[in-house]
Amino acid sequence: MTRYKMASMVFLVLFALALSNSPLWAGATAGTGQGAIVAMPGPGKKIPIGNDGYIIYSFDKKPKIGMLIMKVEVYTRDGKRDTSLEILGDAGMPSMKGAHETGDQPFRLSRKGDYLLPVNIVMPGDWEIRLTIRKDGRVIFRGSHGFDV
Ligand SMILES: [Cu+2]
Repeated sequence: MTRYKMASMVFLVLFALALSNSPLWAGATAGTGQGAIVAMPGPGKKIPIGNDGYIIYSFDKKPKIGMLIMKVEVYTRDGKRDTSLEILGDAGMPSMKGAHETGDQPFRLSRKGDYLLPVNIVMPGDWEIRLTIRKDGRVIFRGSHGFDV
């Protein structure tokens, strides 16, 4: 093997390694593997979050125009409340990308230990809320809930 060929092979390997760690690559592979966004079952259902327990989410009312409060209850594997996580919610309309996306907003912990996030539904149509759950700064779950208003 020539010196040139050797050098270009090393370059290719380094390039592939760099690519596999970049956020761009993570975005391109969303939908497979660890970073997958789970289409969550409906409100009131237990949804496993990795090996760390489960969540149950609900809304303060049937979604309609106006302020909607999303509530997420987090439980450990043995059914105890867990308030140690960080939950973010990004709401928007999939059919109107960029029009109403809120970006990741933090859920606030209530005194009862519920995670709460107000979502402003500004027009009728298809809406989606995407959850990101972090434990000790590490993302352990991503899920989405789509609904029509
Ligand atoms: Cu819209």
